[in-house]
Amino acid sequence: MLLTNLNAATMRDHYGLIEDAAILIEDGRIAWVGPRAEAPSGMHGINCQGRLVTPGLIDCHTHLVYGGNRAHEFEMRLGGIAYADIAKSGGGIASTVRATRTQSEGELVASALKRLDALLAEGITTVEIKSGYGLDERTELKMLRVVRELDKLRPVDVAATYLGAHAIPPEFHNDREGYVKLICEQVIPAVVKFRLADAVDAFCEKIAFTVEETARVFEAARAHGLRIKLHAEQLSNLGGAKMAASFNALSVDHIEYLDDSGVEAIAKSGTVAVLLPGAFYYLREKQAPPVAALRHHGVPMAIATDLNPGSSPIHSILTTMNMACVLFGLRPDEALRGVTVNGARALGLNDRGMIVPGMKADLAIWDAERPGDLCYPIGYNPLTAVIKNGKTVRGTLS
Ligand code: DI6
Ligand code: FE
Repeated sequence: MLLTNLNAATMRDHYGLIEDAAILIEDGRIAWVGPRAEAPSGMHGINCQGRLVTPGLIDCHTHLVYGGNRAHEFEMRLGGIAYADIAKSGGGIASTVRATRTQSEGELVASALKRLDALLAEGITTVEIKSGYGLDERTELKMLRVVRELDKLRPVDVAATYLGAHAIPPEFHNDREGYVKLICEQVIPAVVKFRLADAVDAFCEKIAFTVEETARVFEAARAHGLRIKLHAEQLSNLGGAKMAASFNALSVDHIEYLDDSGVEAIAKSGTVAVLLPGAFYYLREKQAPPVAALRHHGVPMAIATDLNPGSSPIHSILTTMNMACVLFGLRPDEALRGVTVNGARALGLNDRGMIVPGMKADLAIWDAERPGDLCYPIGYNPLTAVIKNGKTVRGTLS
């Protein structure tokens, strides 16, 4: 397949923009990209009418499999009750855990598909989904089977992450130690045995797990060959990111309260900073992540929706990119890198996120003149087509 008459945001460097470009796809991979005038001749090309082509977008942090609904907590927070206080009084993550435990795999697949489809409608071709609303072994494995099922049901690659250390489940309220042991000695081995996850994540926070508890979970993850990610420094600075860096974590996520020494630590370990402006927006946080320091130290920044029923019920990667620009001060090229090349890196995937020879032919085609157009409006979706593994899976290319 040869695509012609397009502007290609290759993401090699900044946007890596090639105007009036052509892209050759062979066997599901990018075979060639460059100026149209230099394209291989003698092939019938598909005229993209001057549209913008980017890599398929990557949402590297979501919790989109869950049961129940937390709209009432949204109302409570607007009435002045803090997210952490709702969590302490048995709401928050615990309320989603109760609902998720009672639902069948089929019910969870059905509700998750609606959310996933909203993401796919904006050009997502790779998405990460976490467990963490079951906490007990049975429900965590159930959630992860649902995640694996979603991968089969839609033209999207789904990365699965085991987030057992999301909250202390009610049955372990007086035995934190026992729960950490269950994660390390029982659930992680089961997850690995059934190949249900690619990585392990944890919530390191005063209302969740201490740095020491999280480190024990990571020891078990590392021993079982799973990659490591962390919800760190979202509501306070506990030093979780630094500890995650010592495990060469793929990413540390949220990081509003990350300090300079934390930034230096993740710069050294090559860990990606995943910024989640949706949660910042919904929780009306005041402290933005240390973007200037991250830039200064050359830390790759990814952006993700954090789609979840509590702190970030946002189903739009384009809106999230806009928020990263408006709320965190990212440049639009940084925002686009955050959902392409750096999103891939946050998942440890080096075969996607750029339009360069050898990478997967996952492409989004936009009715847009320039890449900055993707971050600029809110509530306007210029997606016209999606190519996944070299095949058109959305829209039509004539
Ligand atoms: N941080 C988050 O933003 C989500 N999980 C986490 O550890 C929120 C989860 C929820 O409120 O349901
Ligand atoms: Fe999250």
